Amino acid sequence: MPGGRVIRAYSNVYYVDTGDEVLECRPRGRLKLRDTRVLVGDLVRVSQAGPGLGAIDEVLPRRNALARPQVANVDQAVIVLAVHEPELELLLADRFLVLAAAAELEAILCLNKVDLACPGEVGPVVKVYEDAGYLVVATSAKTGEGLAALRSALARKVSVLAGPSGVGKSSLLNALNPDLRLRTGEVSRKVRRGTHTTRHVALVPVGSGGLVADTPGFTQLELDGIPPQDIAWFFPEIAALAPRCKFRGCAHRAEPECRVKEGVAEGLVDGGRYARYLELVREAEATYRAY
Ligand SMILES: Nc1nc2c(ncn2[C@@H]2O[C@H](COP(=O)(O)OP(=O)(O)O)[C@@H](O)[C@H]2O)c(=O)[nH]1
Ligand SMILES: [Mg+2]
Ligand SMILES: [Zn+2]
Repeated sequence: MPGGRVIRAYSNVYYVDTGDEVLECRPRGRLKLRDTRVLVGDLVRVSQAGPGLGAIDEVLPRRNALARPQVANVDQAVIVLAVHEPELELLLADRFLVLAAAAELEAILCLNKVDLACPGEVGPVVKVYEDAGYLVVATSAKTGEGLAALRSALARKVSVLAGPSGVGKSSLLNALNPDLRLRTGEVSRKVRRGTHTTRHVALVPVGSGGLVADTPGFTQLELDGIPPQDIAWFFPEIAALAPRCKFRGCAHRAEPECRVKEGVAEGLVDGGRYARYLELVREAEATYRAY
């Protein structure tokens, strides 16, 4: 029985890429009875039901499933920000990185619109995030700079792009796969949610076996739901030093013999990242309700 991945879904019709072809599939009756909703991204077993047609016999166990966009088996989030237009906001970068980590996704940082950068402007930002432990790619959807590096970061993985409107997410996808013709340069309209409007999401190929959701993720940026004491675990360079703080449960603020604060003083932890860590902890404290 061949296997494949669901790359697109419309009501009860699923498009399954088997590697050789894309089959238009319906789930078998017993799947429906077991109330297993098939998601885009699911790995499934199918049997051929005619030319180009198939039936989904089984959904293989999922690694994870994101709510927005609704995609299963996501490997990583690519946080896209622009160097300019809109202006780079590092607190926003860190917020997205924390949200991705809280969703248990690997995160990559993509700094787009490098064609608009002043000389010497991008390098220091790249260094801060590389030192923190992230893979960083500097790209321009306009000139093509960095697209090969982005494609190799996406190779053989399922990725979701995240980032504010206007930074070039759709432009980057179009540049990686010119067949897509996604709309760019406009504020995306809010999808009406009603009985006849379905949110469609598709996984689109971007070369080297990489698949990317054509709908961005993490559109809600509130940290509520993330316990304030967990924020430190979502800053890799802080998490690395935290076990060596004197006190268990050290918040790396006013506590004595805090290895993280020493790390900041020694330049091991970037001062800007540390300041934004404190900012995000304050925000999580203001919004988190422990039950
Ligand atoms: N100069 C420059 N403009 C870009 C680049 N990437 C995208 N843009 C422009 O930025 C605007 C927003 O791009 P879009 O892809 O729609 O952003 P999205 O909202 O993140 O999907 C469009 O006018 C694009 O032409 C880039 O690398 N350099
Ligand atoms: Mg877009
Ligand atoms: Zn500490």
